[in-house]
Amino acid sequence: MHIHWFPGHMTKAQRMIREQLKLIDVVIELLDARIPLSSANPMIAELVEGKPKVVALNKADLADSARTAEWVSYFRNMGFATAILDSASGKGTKELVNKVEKEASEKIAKLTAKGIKGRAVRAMILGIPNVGKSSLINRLIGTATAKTGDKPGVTRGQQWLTVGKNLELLDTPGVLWPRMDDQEVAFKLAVTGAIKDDIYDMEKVILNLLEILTAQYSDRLCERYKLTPDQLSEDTMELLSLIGAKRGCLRSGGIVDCEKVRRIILTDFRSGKLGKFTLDIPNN
Ligand SMILES: Nc1nc2c(ncn2[C@@H]2O[C@H](COP(=O)(O)OP(=O)(O)OP(=O)(O)O)[C@@H](O)[C@H]2O)c(=O)[nH]1
Ligand SMILES: [Mg+2]
Repeated sequence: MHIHWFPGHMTKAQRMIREQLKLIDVVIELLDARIPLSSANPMIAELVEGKPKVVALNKADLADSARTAEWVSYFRNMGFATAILDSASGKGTKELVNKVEKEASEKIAKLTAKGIKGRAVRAMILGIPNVGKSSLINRLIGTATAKTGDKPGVTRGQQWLTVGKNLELLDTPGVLWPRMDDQEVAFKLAVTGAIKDDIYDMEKVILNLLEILTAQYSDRLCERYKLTPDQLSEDTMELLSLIGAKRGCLRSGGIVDCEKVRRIILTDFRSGKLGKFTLDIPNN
């Protein structure tokens, strides 16, 4: 499967994030709970350079909860504080804030020992496109007490949001690029909506998705599209046509409108109508 991807300006973005990180005590690395590995930026460890980090598994409402629990253990075993999050509803944000404050407590204690008292924890959200960074910021603003002014050293115009009593959040999140070299990763990013629909071959992505659904989730596929198990074909093109016919996606002359069927399947998958999915599996 080929995904056309021209990242561009990566070095510039990296430099900007590095500059901003100088002002930060704790990094919130936002991952998609459906694809915790594929939605991770491979350079984050290098970028973050030993700074305390909280891993937040966002869109947990769309992920398989048993797998999410496995992923939480996985990241905790790696030594990271980990939170389960649903930025759309706001579920988990309070726990996340608690974890961020806890991760910074050592730094704050050091500052206090030096005579700098009452300094709030400064955090920043990092994540690939569409992972929910802005949604999380909006959720946190919901509990914000005030918007504080510019701080020296920050790019002009950048603001800090005061969240609760002890936490300040940089209002612009760091947008990282996903990994696109591996075609399986690229498929997962495309199907979950992390990359724009016009830069990948949707037909291939949907056929790949149908293959996975037929092999592993045939019951869900049958239920959603009113199919009987014997109608599930290994020929995914045939299956696509069948779903199209069931859905009434027909053009004049009774020809199935494949484009329309693909859209329906993709939307159903992304919105959770085909059930909850976790496509990355921890290998421990
Ligand atoms: N179901 C669900 N949807 C979410 C969640 N968080 C974000 N979304 C949705 O995901 C989409 C992307 O969210 P954004 O907050 O715009 O993501 P972003 O990381 O700021 O994206 P960019 O600014 O493009 O990098 C939106 O449609 C959100 O409503 C979540 O926890 N659950
Ligand atoms: Mg955003």
